[in-house]
Amino acid sequence: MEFNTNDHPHRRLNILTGEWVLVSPHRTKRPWQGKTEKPQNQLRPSYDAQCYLCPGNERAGGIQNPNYQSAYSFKNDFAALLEAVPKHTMNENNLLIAKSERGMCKVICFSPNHQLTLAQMEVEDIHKVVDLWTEEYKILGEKEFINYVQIFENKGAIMGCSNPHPHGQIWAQESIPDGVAKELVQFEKHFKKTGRSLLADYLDQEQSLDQRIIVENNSFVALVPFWALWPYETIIISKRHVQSLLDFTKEEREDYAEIIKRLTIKYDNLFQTSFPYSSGIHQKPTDGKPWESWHFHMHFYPPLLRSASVKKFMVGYEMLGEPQRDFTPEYSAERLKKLPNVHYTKL
Ligand code: H2U
Ligand code: ZN
Repeated sequence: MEFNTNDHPHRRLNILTGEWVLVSPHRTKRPWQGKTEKPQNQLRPSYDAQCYLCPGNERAGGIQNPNYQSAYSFKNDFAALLEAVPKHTMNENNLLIAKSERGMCKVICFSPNHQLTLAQMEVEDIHKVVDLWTEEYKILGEKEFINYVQIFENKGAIMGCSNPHPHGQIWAQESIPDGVAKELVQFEKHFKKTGRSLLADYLDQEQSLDQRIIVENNSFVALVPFWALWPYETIIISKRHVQSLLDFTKEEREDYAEIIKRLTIKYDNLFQTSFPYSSGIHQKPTDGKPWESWHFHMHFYPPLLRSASVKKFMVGYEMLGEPQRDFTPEYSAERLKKLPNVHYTKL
């Protein structure tokens, strides 16, 4: 019997984190009698008087939103990180270790229209979101106590999103968080060894194989990474080796908006639903060091597994041993690639 990645269990290395993923492709036929989710297909109004994020409405904290016309950001009224925290470190016999943490949290409304998602917005309006992300990364990153800026979106109730109005968040903090620190180690290791970007080399390889690429334009590629853990996990990688949004030209920012739209349309078309995910932009830390090895990318982690109502659980062996997936990343990429480029509500 010969080994075959489509039939036999194997482990794949996530070169961005240095961690392994168990792939069990033979397991796709297992029956499902467990939890199902309610797909979110209800039509929403373009304005909701009860929504905390719609223009002109009063937010939960009592502040009124201005009558904003395009992407709009404000300081999170219930921020997880605060600017004013007394400096403190604790270390009891190297056993009880803690430190104070300063930071800031913001909310970004993608559009004044309550109804739209990134997949349904016009590219020029997503471009305005990209411009605002760029500005926020710059302003927050320049603050002396901010060493890392995380831009992200939780989309869909299944991901814990509290409000259907299209929005994302920014958490910016003093420390480089663990998820980013792991990638930094990998980027640095590769750059020191080869003088090249880890993701540029990876992208070359993916482009020559063309097994996992979903969409591509002049400046970006979206693909299912070889080590993808979530069933339809993807990554957007810039073709140019740059470290942050601040390095992009206007054309590149437009191409970025365009590839976000194309990818999120594919996602919605997969199960004909407003596809839930957590996504986030990984950029170089803002601690003043050059971090030349860093390569701009954006992750999408969607929870859905086999339909709009069955999600993947990260439990049991995955909490205790290592994460695992069933069907292969190549299968996911092929399915996504074949889907129409027009949103299913417009077909
Ligand atoms: P989600 O991405 O999890 O839906 O979070 C939305 C954020 O919006 C959440 O962090 C903030 C919450 O604190 N928020 C406000 O700042 N003001 C409000 O009036 C409602 C929600
Ligand atoms: Zn990353």
